[in-house]
Amino acid sequence: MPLARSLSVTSLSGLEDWDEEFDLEDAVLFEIAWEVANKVGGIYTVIQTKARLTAEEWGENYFLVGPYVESNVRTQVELIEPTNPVLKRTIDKMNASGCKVYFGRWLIEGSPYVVLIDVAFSAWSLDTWKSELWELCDIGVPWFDREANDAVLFGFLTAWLLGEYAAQSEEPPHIVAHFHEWLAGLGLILCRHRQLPVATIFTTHATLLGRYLCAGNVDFYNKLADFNVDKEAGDRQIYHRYCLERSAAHCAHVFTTVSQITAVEAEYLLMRKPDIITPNGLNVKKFSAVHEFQNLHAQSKHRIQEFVRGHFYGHLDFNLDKCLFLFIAGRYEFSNKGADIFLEALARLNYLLRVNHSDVTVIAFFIMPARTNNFNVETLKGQAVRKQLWDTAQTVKERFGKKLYESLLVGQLPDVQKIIDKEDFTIMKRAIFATQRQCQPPVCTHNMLEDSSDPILNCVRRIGLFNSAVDRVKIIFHPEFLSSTSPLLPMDYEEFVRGCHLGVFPSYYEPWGYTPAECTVMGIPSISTNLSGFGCFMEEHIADPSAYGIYILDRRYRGVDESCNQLTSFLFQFCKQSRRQRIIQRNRTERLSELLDWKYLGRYYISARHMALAKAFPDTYMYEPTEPTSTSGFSYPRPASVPPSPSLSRHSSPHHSEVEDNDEEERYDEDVEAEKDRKNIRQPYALPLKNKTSPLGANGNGNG
Ligand code: G6P
Ligand code: 1S3
Repeated sequence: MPLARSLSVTSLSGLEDWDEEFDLEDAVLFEIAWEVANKVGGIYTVIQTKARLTAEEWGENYFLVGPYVESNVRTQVELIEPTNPVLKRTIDKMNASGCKVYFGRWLIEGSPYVVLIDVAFSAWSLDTWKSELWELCDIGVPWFDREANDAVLFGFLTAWLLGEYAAQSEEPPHIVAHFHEWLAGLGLILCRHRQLPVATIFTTHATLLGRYLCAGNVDFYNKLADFNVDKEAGDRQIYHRYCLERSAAHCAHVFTTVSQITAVEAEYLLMRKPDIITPNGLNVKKFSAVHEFQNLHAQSKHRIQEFVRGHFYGHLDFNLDKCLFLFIAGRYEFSNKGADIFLEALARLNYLLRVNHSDVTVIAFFIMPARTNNFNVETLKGQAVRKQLWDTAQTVKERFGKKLYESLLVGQLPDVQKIIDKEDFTIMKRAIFATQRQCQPPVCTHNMLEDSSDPILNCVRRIGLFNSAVDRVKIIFHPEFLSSTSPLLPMDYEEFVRGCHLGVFPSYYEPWGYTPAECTVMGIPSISTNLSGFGCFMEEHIADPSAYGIYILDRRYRGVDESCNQLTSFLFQFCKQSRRQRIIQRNRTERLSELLDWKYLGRYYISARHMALAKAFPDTYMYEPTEPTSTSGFSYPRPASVPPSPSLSRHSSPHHSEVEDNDEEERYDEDVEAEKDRKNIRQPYALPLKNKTSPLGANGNGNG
C-alpha cells in the first residue's frame, strides 16, 4: 500500500494560493457521460471544453467514457488500440464476453482518450439487467422509456468496465469515476453496491424534476420546500428516472452541481446538499491583438447585414448602420428559456422606439430548433434577389470601369451622361422591378410542421410584430441551429454571436447557461437572469455587472409583468447607446472572460476529485480544506471610469462626444481604463471559498 500522501488543496481564494502539490501517483480518472463525443446539449460543451485541462493534469491516466454512436465516431474519433495495458485487458475481456467496446482519441483540444460503449449491441441483456436493478433497489424501468432503457444498459456496462479494470489491475488501483447527469448515474450506484475500489463523483447539470416542474405553470422557487417529490415525479411518469438520479446523488462520495441556485434545488428535490459547486468554464481564446475581437464583430456583422438585405428586400426602409442585432438561442423550451418574456418585451420596446421617434431598428433573432420542412420559398427568394442585385451592380460596374479606362487612355474625361448606356439602365430597372414584393418579410425562415401551435409564432401573432414598415422591431425566427453550410445564413454559431450586439437569455430555469457565458468571452454583452447559474455567478463576482455589459434580470423577486418591464428598460437603454458606448462596453465585457476560463474554474473539479479520493481511500489520500476566509477582495470592481448603466452612461473620456467618432481614440482610453482596473483588483480570479465547504452558505442568491 502506498504511503499516505498529503494533499493540500489549500485555498481557492486566489490564484497564487492554489497549491497543486497533490500527488496522484497511480490514480486513474474515468469521466462518464452520455454526451462524450455525442452532442445533445450543454453537458457536451462542459466535457469538450474541459478536456484539455483535465488531460494536462492526468495525462495517460484520463479516460472519457461515452456511448458509441457511429456517425459521431466517423467524424470525431480516431480509433486506436488501448495504450494502457490494464485497460487493454479490460476491453478485450469485455469484447470477448459479448460487448462492443471501442477505444480511441477524441479529436478535440487535448485529444483525450475515449472508451465508447455500443449499448445497442448489449440490448439482449436489458431484461436481465432490469430485473437485477429491481431486485437491487426496487426501481422498475418501463419498457416504453427508451432513454431510461439506454441508461440501464449504459449503467451496467460502465460498472462492468470499472469492475473489470479493478480486477485486471495487479496492484489495488485508485480509480476516480466522475459521472455526469442521471443518464450515467446507474453506473455509480452499481459501483457502490458492488463495493468497487472507486472514488465516485456525481454531477447534476439540471434536476429532472426541476426541468419538468418549471416547464409547467408552477411558482417553482417559492414552492421548492413544499413539493411532494415522489408524487410530482409519478404524475409526470418519470418516477423511475427520478429514483436513478436521486440514488446516484446519495451514493456518490462527492456530489456536485453547476451553480448555487441548482444546489438549493438539489437540496430540496434530491434531498442532498452538494459537497462542492463545480461551475462551468470555457476555453478562452485570447487574441494577440487586443482589439481583434472588435474587428471580428465588424466582419461578422457585415455578413449578418447581407442576410438582412436579402430577407427584407423591397422593405429596406431602415438604416442598416443604425440597426442592432439581438438574439436568443438554445434548446426550444419556450418559457424555461424566457422566449415568452423576450417577445413581450420586444413588443413594448417597439412601442417605445416608435413614440420616441428613434432612428434605431432592432432585429431580434430566435435560434431555437423546432420541427420543420426545410426553408420557405419567400426566405430563399430574398437571398436570390439580393444576389441578383449584387450581380447586376457588378456587371454595370465592370462595363463602366472599362469605358472609363478607355476614355482615360486617350486622355479624356468620360462623358458622364453617356458612360452608362441604355442597356445598363434596362438591366438595372429590371433588377429593381424584381425587388417588388406584395407581402411582408417573413417572420419565420422555415416551413414549420406545427405552425398553428408553435409557441413563438402564436406569440408573434398575438403581439402583432409582423415585420411591417412602421415597426422598429423586426423578428426573424430561425428554427434550426446555424451552420456555415446553410444556403440562407452561412455562418456558424460563433461567427453569428460575434456579429450580434446583444444576447438575450431571460431564462426562468437555467442551472448554468452557456449562451451568455459564450457571449462574454467573445466580448458581446448579454442579458441573463438571477434565476440562472451564470447570472448569479456574475452578480457575485462583479461589483457592477451592467457596467460590463452583463445585465441581470430580476426574475426571482418580481412578477412576470415587472420582469418584463425591466427587460424592456434594459433593451431600450441599450438602443440609446452610441456606437462609441457600445465599443467601450464590448471591451469591458471581453475583459471578464478570464473569470470564465477553465484555467481558473477547473480547480473546483480538481477539488471534487481530491475530496472523493480522500473519502474513498482514507489510508492513502488526505483532504485538508482550509476554513473559508472572507469573500471580500475577489470581486471585479467597477470599471475605473464607468458608466454604471447605459441609462446613466456618461462620458468615459474627457473628450467624449455623442457623435459616432473615432474608434481608435476610444480604444486607447479603454486600454488605460483596463490598466487602472487591473491595479484595483486585488484578487481578480479568486473564487468564493464558501462554495467549497458550504455550497448553500451565506449566499444571498441561494435561498430560493
Ligand atoms: C468594432 C469595429 C469598429 C466598428 C464597430 C461597430 O468596434 O472595430 O470599426 O465601427 O465595431 O460597432 P457597432 O456596435 O455599431 O456594431
Ligand atoms: C444543462 O443543459 P440545458 O440547456 O438543458 O446543462 C448545461 C451544462 O451544465 C447548463 O449550462 C444548462 O443550464 C442546463 O440546461
